[in-house]
Amino acid sequence: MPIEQRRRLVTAVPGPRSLELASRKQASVAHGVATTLPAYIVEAGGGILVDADGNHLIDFGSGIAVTTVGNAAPAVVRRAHEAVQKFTHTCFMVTPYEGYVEVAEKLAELTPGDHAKKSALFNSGAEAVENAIKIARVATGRTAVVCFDHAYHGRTNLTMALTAKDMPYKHGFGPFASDIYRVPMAYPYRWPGDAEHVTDEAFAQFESLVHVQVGENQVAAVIIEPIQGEGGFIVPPDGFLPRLAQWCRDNGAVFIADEIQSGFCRTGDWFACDHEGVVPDLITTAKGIAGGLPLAAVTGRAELMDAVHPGGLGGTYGGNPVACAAALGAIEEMQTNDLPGRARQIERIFRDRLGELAQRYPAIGDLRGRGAMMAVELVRPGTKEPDPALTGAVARACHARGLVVLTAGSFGNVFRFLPPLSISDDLLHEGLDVIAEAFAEVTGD
Ligand code: PLZ
Repeated sequence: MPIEQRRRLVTAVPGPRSLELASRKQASVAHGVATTLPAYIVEAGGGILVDADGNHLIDFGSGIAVTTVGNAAPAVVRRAHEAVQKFTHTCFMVTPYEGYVEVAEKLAELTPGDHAKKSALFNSGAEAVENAIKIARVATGRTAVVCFDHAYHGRTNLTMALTAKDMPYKHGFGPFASDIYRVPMAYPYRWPGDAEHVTDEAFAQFESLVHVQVGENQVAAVIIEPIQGEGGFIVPPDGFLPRLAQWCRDNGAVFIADEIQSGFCRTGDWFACDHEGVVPDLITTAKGIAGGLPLAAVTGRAELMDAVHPGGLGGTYGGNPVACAAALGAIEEMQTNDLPGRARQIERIFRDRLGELAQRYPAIGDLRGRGAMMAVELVRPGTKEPDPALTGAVARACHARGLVVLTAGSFGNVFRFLPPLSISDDLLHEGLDVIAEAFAEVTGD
């Protein structure tokens, strides 16, 4: 039975069944694993999440940019179902299977650039990032890695070192991996000085800091999210990414685009790098790649990928056959339904409606993003001082009305929207109505 694509609240959110489950969670799950909205989900599809009390919630989060093709998307379910009935695991490093190879072929075809490419598959985004750094170090014989303010690359030891934010990601978990250098991000809204000079000035700082503090010929890799995700959907101004990529080419460093959040149609292109024709040497993907099953990849120039000795890359589960089948299903959905085009339509709806809200509420300091990866940054009116308290209050008001929204940003003051691309226009508008109501309630407007 398809899920009715309408918001419907039959209890408070979370309702009694969810509260009961939340108390079992409290007793049995480590407190470090927190939940944004403790409505326990039993079914999902299109743009709706159904909770244990029978509430239909609108999904503006996609499980953090994962169910881009929709939850339980038909081609994902069909292919994963066929695969799981045949075999669940052999370990690709022991006795391989075709699905892994097919995913690698698809990645070579879809990722930016028409050079010879190869891939290695993993389970999580963090694992893909770790492996991209390993590959870059072996291929260059260098060790230093340059990353950016507001970056998020994961929660493992090396990726925590690359992630910028202390709380909650790094606090108390050190010491962190060494030989990591952080430079300022080209963040247009918060760049001191003139908007039109952000690219030049940010690039000049990058060049100078690397020269003084690292040494060009020590740099194995520069890693950046082409649109920063957890950091608050920060879109670098035109020219910044192409100049970093060029700097890497000129200095023998590997340019790594972390497209774990921005990739696979999310931004209105197959990959966010496509927007300016940037061709990374290595690209990391995960999340949207497999419609919800755990899969991640490093894809890159064949000569870099092949620099690692046989046996140097792997893992028990990497490229699990069911996850690979799901990825082939997700890619089929993206291709047959022109999901990059759908993401661009979603951007137009968000820009119109959020633009109206920004006119009305001076607390909305910035509206930004691309495709179905849009955000507003909330500040104290008349200043750029972050307002995380208002952000949290508006998010809670949305949750209580049955809209799943997420916050982000180094200062916790960014509201981000990541709907599945399978959501209907009606539900998008209803979700945006809820956001308007939530602003009105919280600001007493
Ligand atoms: N790189 C760009 O966005 C994951 C993290 C949620 P994993 N982002 C969501 C949380 O609080 O843990 C992410 C990302 C970018 C890497 C990762 C890491 O991907 O699959 O969560 O390991």
